[in-house]
Amino acid sequence: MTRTAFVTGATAGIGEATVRTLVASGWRCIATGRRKERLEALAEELGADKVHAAAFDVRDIEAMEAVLAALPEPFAGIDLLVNNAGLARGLAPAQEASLDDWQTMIDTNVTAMVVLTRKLLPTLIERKGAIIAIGSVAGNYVYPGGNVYAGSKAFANHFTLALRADLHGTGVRVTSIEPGMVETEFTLVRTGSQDASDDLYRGANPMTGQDIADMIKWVAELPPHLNINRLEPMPVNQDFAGFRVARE
Ligand code: NDP
Ligand code: 8X3
Repeated sequence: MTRTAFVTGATAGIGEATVRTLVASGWRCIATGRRKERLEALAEELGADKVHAAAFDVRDIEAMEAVLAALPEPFAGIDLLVNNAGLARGLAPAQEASLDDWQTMIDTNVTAMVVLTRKLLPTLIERKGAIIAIGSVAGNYVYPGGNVYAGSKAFANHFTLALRADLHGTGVRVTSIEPGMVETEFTLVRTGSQDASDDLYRGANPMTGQDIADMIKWVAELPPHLNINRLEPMPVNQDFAGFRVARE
């Protein structure tokens, strides 16, 4: 039986690779994001019977509800939620950071994720489905300028584990994937600069969206008795050592 995944943030990076990978493995996907033309191109390329393009801003709860209410029949029963849409804005220290940037990250990475999850829980429970969330190493190890992004991802990592506790006994599987550096549009969005993005990834041999998509597919297709609680993949060239000492 063909299973259906709801993948947020499918216009780029990890989410787009996830849709391509799941569809190649026989899944149907609801592909979401704000950039409608990219979603429609994906649906045209992979087939409208395989990909339902649903363009909306995850922060817009009414738009989210309209999309959920209008899912066409083959896509209406959701077996897998991939909570992936998210972003970082800025790298300024907290004392200089933009409150607008902070609000955008909280609204997207925290509020939208919990609202969508809450709305899809009944169907996921009914179908003994799965939730896979893309948190981040930034939620586990802080770094300068991470501030609200790090906090939002700590929330994502922990909320996902907390879901696992609440869903105990329902058959719903829950996994938190907490990656390190993945070369996507993430740094372009964070800094607004293609040069800054290229500089960060140059020579680092970062992970790719495909690397993470392969993990998502692996987790999603495990037998129903098996739950991966968390995965924390990193490029070999990145580590988490970060203790600094300021000397007087
Ligand atoms: P990209 O910038 O390449 O993709 C981000 C996706 O999120 C896009 O599809 C974007 O769609 C979507 N998105 C952002 N804001 C909104 C919004 N308001 N409404 C709807 N969709 C939105 O980055 P990644 O693929 O790297 O990021 C995916 C996830 O992975 C994020 O949660 C990120 O925090 C996380 N992550 C990334 C890492 C990295 O190093 N790249 C490492 C660890 C975690 P659109 O702009 O079209 O709306
Ligand atoms: C993105 C990874 O290390 O740039 O979540 O914060 S990092």
